[in-house]
Amino acid sequence: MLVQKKRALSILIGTAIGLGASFNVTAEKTLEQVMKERGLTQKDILAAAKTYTPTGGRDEYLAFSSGGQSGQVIVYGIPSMRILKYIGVFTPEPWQGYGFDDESKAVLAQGRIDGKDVNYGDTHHPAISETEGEYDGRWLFINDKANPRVAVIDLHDFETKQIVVNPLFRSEHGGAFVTPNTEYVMEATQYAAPYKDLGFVPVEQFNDKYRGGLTYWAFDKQKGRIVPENSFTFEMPPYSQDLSDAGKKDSFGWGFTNSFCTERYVGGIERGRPPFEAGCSSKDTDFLHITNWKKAEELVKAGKVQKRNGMYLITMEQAIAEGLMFLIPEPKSPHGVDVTPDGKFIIVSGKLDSHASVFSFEKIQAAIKAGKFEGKDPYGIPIIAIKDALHAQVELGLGPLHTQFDSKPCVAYTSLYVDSMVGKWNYCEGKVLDKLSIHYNIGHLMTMEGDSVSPDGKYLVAMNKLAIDRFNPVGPLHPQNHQLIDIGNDKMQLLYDMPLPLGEPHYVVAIKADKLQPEVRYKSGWNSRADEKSPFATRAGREKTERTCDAQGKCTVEVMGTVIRSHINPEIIEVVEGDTVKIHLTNLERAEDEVHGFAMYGHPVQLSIEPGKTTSVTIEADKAGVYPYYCTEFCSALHLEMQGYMLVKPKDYQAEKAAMQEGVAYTKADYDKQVKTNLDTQAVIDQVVAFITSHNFKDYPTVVALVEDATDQLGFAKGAKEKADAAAASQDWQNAMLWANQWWQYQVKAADLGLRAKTFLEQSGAKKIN
Ligand code: RUQ
Ligand code: CUA
Repeated sequence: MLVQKKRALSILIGTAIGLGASFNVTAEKTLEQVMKERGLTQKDILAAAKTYTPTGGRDEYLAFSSGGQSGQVIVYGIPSMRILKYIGVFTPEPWQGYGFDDESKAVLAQGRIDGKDVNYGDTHHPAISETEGEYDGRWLFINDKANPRVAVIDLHDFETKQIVVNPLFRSEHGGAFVTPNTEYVMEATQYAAPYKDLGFVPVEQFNDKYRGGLTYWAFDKQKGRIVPENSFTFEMPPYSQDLSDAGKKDSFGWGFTNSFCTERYVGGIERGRPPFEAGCSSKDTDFLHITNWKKAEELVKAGKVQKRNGMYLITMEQAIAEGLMFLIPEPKSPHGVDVTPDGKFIIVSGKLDSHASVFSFEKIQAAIKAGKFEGKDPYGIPIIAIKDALHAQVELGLGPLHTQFDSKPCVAYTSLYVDSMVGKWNYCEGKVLDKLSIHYNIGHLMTMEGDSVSPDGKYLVAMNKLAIDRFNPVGPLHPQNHQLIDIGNDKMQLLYDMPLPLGEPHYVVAIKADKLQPEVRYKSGWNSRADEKSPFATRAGREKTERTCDAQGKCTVEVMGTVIRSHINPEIIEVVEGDTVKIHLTNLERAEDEVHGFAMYGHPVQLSIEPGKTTSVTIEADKAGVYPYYCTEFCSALHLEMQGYMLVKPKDYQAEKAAMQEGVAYTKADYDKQVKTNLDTQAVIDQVVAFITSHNFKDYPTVVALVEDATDQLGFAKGAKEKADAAAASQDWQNAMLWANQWWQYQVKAADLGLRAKTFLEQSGAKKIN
């Protein structure tokens, strides 16, 4: 027994770690010891080996998770489950300077509701842009449930570029879901309300004046922006529309939106009425809405649709007359609607029903063509009988919610909220294949590229609503738990628990990592939020500060500055109390990851200036004083010295003429010593340069960028040397020594860059060319 166990273990280690390399007995013992000490089973070790990613290793998939109430997007890798980035979307995020620089403030301002800043979001569903139903990795969309908004994130730099506000809705949930070529981004209401232009309408007029709806936001793939002017909305009854999904392949051109509370019940416990939850779950069925967006688009283009509050609105009357909208009863209080990868079926699960219902698109179309309806809803929308549309109904377990798909045909996974399980089943044949317990109360689940026409299978992530006892306790507010599950075999295997401590992430999408080609730097002087050259881009040596005053005597100081290892130019900004100060900073670096920050005492300023980027900040210098500022990224050995002062002088301040108090007085000996150091350093640099130029470094963009930065630094070094020489010629040893030291600082940076380039070449096996 023991022998057998040992053998199994060594085979396991052999495959998991040894990979055929000569196997060393000490390592086996160590692993056994570790397993014993930590109480790990072989299953644990196998799970670990499937997720563990050694240093420098990359993930096969990148996941984009909704950040729930944090209003952000969280990016992590699969299978390692390592968090890679938070993207500020509806909420300011200081690390990225999001909401702290003028450019990103302009993005957040697009999301104002009635002129008010709403600087958070309840994000639910991210969606990746698609081309012919495949994730193309170019854009990411995410919705805000609390305030009906959709944001556009550019995956070339992982920044939020646009926020659009729905001009009709006051709540939403069924977004963001894209049509197969990202023609449109769907957004459906959740809680019915009078459309925004109506202002106040008493709840007594709920049936007549409150409305739901579904917006198809038009997306311009060239510009990468939603075009509100071309977008249109379907007016819908005051049911609680829930989620949506776009048809694909066979069902291309159609959209599907489920709903609950078709009872149209309005609670009011304070008025003695039974609560919403009682009145909203009394009927046995709710409605799946089916919309024909392709035909609606033609009507819009033909000028046959009126605008309301700036948005094309297809009224229910028009939709019925044109045959654009239909309903199918669906079991009790459903949540989630998912179109199968082939577009042939639409799966809906009722939270209060133990079945998943599989509707056939073919049957739906046949009923529509034959005009075969079982009746109309109170607004006159034709209802297709459930039996005329149903392909199968499968008993899955308690509280089925969302469904995702495998790479194997007909195989789906559905979350079972009440049972805390994932159910694997076959929707063509209608049979259950496997079940796995998760912890606890799963909401959404997600498979790799699971919303596309060709899901990859491999992994599934369960997004659980509760974590309870899974992690070390951190107080009454628990992190969320994303559980990674291996779905590569017949039986599902739980691999990893990842706590996610930033809001409740409702949904996640994952894309093959090699489909993404994010930039490492911007084109020089770039306004990243508008994706254009910044008018404030500043080149090295062109830094300047200008103060202009208008006729009323209100003055503005405009600073065109740069940042590069290791100084902010300018280092002293002088203004007068009451001035408006506009600081524009361009990062002159080209080397990867050489980001500089900018923070200032007493003002809400925190910039993230990535290589090439130009960012701006506007400050009201309303109080006289001394305001230190500095770089907030540890960018080099002299990062701490990357500092400066904004001097806000009192209005009536009269400067006295006085020399600067020096901390140290330097002599000729200090200067000579420094020059010797510099000459030695130059010899090292020359060697590094010789190495680089004798190799095919131009074949490596990373090295080219490093070399460009190093060349810049050497240029600055030359300038400092000239100043040192001039000061020495006039025996001004103070300035001679300081400029000689600055010359050396530039050399050190050039050497650092050069060495990084040299190491890169060595590690990439660069060829010697001369
Ligand atoms: S939610 S747990 Cu998609 Cu907003 Cu379902
Ligand atoms: Cu730049 Cu620290």
